[in-house]
Amino acid sequence: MDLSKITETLISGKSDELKKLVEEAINNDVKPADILNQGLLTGMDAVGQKWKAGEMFMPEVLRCAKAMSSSMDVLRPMLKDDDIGNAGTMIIGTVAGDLHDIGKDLAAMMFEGAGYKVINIGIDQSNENFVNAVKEHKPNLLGMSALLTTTMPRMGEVINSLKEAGIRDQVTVIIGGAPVTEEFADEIGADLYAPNAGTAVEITNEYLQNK
Ligand code: B1M
Repeated sequence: MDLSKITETLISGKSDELKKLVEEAINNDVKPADILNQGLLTGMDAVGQKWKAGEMFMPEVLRCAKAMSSSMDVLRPMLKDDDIGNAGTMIIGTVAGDLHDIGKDLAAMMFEGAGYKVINIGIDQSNENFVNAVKEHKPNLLGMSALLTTTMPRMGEVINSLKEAGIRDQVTVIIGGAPVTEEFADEIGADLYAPNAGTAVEITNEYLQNK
């Protein structure tokens, strides 16, 4: 089966059609890892590039990310642990007191689309929940999102809690959200700051490759 059809359908953001094509590929005994790597991830990569180049806008990217996510619901049970998460494991969540999740979910989908195993712990997550999730899942990447100036300080607190727990060095910390800046990231000791979900993956991959 020609997997470029899956890639093209993902780029056009047609969720139902994409799901059908993924099901068809599964029924035709195409290896789930090939559907993921050669079909879906190639598509998400192209979406990220188009977004960065200004050839795609937020609503289209969201549509593609949702299409990717719903086809992953079909594919995920078929994948072996080795098939996903080759790029690493990420815990991502929105900090305590903050209910905004659109940007965080978009970042999560872009990381998933780039081959990370993403554990999205949700909104309004206490500092303790972030630390416990790192202890439990042992990710190499921790992502935090905040959309309110009043909740941004929670990010620094989580980093301090990781230090207190003696596990700060185990994870690369990336932060984002509309009020967050590079200066703020430096101030609180985060490793990385991403101004948007598209560049987050690129910034992270570059950092991890040179680490
Ligand atoms: Co809220 N809200 N909101 N809100 N809201 C803002 C953030 C605000 C700027 C609106 C305004 O006043 N102009 C303002 C914050 C002011 C401030 O602190 N400086 C605000 C306020 C005040 C509030 C309430 C306090 C309102 C009230 O009740 N009085 C309240 C707080 C609730 C709470 O969290 N405790 C509140 C509530 C809500 C809704 C629930 C109604 C809803 C959220 C729905 C949801 O998320 N499910 C909402 C919304 C939708 C917004 C706006 C309009 C849009 C946010 C959004 O989704 N943007 C927002 C105004 C605005 O930003 N224009 C606003 C789209 C999204 C794709 O962008 O999240 O920035 P963003 O994510 C980007 C990047 O920042 C980055 O990538 C994304 C894509 O490029 N990014 C990451 C984000 N996280 C990342 C993580 C990464 C990397 C990149 O790595 C880990």
